[in-house]
Amino acid sequence: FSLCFDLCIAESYVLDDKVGLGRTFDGIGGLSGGGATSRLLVNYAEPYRSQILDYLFKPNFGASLHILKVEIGGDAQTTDGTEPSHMHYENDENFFRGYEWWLMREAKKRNPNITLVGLPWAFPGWVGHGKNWPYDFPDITASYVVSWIIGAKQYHDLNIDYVGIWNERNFDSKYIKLLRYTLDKSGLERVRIIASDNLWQPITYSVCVDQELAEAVDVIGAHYPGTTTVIEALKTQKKLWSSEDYSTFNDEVGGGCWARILNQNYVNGLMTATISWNLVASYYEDLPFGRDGLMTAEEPWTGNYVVESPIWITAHTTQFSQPGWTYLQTVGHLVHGGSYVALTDSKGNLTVVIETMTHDHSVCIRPPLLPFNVTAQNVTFQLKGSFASIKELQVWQSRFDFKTKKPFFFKKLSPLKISDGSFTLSLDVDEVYTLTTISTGQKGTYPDPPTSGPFPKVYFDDFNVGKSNPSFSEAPDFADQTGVFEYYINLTDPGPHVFTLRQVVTQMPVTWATDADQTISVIGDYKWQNLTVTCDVFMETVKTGGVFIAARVDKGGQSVRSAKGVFFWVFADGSYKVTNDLVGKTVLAEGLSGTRAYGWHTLTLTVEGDYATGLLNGYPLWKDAVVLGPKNGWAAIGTHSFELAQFDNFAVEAK
Ligand code: 147
Ligand code: CA
Repeated sequence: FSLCFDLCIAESYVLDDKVGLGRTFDGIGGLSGGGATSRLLVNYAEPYRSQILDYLFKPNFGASLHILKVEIGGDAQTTDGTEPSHMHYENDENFFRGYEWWLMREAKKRNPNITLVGLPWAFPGWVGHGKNWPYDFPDITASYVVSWIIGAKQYHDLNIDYVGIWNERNFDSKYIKLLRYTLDKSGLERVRIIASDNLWQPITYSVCVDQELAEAVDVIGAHYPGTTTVIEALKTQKKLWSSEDYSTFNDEVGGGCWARILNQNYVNGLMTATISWNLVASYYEDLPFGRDGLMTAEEPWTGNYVVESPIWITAHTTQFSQPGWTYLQTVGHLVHGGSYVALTDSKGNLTVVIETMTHDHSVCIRPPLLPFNVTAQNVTFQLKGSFASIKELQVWQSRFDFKTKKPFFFKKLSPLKISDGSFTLSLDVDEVYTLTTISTGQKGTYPDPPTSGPFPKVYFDDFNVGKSNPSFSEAPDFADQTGVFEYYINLTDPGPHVFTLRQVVTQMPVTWATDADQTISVIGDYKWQNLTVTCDVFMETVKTGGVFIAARVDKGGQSVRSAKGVFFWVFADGSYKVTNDLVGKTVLAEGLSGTRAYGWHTLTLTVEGDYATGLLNGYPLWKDAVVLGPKNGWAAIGTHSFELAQFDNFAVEAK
């Protein structure tokens, strides 16, 4: 019951460090992977690629992230594609695959203090000895994960700070303890363990009842916690993190979601780190969860990228507080809706972040958001304790203006002069403010990138990356959805196929999603309808081998198994097939082709309206297969099973 007469113009809040401090802040982060969410980023030309990285990582520029979490690639589908493992096979080790190493280096280059986190979603099949389970041989799994951490140091001079267990899947206490033991034995005592990247329970319960497990686990990481935690998690005395959150379309509602949870994950749930899935939306937008990143960079072919509102919402916290700072105990909700947090470096600096996001303008993808009200309000903050003597605060404001459609983000206002140890703000709804003693904040900017445009209609790749090691193991724009396609060098090939692209996964991985039984990599424009795809193919499995090229492929990600399209297959047994689906159930045409393993063949597939035609080595093999659907989709290449096979001179001509 609060009285509000004429004199009562503002609710009052105290910011005080003398009543004791809150928890240590661990930072705001972005997640690359889980999976293949940065796939297209690596193919951006300079200067655009560096500009994107600056918006993400450069201190006092953009999001200025404190934490980079990456997937430890496991050769399996993990949402928007597969990421390669550093150990495809048991006796194989290669720390130059994929793009996460590169990304971590680029992040470190910009912010040497950035915290690095690694987490597996999936594991190569050999880790599970053929079983879809990583804990039957926990010593193998632990040494596999630790070898990734050792390789990070040895080959890239990267110190991994935290490692996780198995994303959103079961944990195994024995495995977690063994992981701790294996880390310590390898001189990696400083690497801390996050568990279990799922819900608060049952990991919290296990930590409470198992002292040895409690000693092994440093952070309880929960996903999409909806800003709340559970009492048992608080009782563990562990750091609590929202180790994956956000996953919301990055328009203004996405920015609003991010603003609300960045504050309220601490206010309601005492979480001291929040990590966005994902870091940057750099995957084909028609794959699952398109544009669920802090910014968008999904057009390496034009160089276009978009710095979306979540970047600037992040900056409100990251540019004015650092891991190791401490939250004050005086944080909380505003009387008329919204919330405020305050942090200090315990050396006199103070940062206050206020958000007044309304319900409908801050809904995240999950969990459901219960109704609440926010209205415009005046707030008075009283500076007490070491903050009593503060004379001036820098002010940064964002306004999501859903009414006038004229929003602005991360705008520097004139500093606030403080005379009597207090200040009053007039807050509208859907705003974010930072008030801070830190004066190094900057709204970084680059000239507008090139304008947006579609994937080129004419595309060719001969994979001839030259004799030196290419900077990346994967060819531009190919987005592997099952299996892994890597540059390959045929050292003994006398002919034109020295440099090729090779599918290298030979066994179903310990999966996270439901990978297809075939391998497939998609490329191009999802809107493509009429086109010709050509590719030289080389099977490496006698009798049972098979490869395909495809058009109008309509699905990737977790739905890849049910992908439809026009698939032109040739097999090592001398036959061919045309199917309407990746599983090969709906056969549109079939017959003899004379194709075999260990010889190159050229496949050509033309789809035009309701008809498809196929050539083998330039000669008609089948024609006028009737294609009733899908009407559009990506081009693709792939194999009949988890088998080695090579591809060369991939070409598309779309109408
Ligand atoms: C998460 C995954 O960890 C990410 O790799 C990515 O797939 C992300 C996309 O939103 O989602 O997995 C979840 C999937 C479903 C739920 C929560 C997390 N869920 O339904 O509550
Ligand atoms: Ca070649």
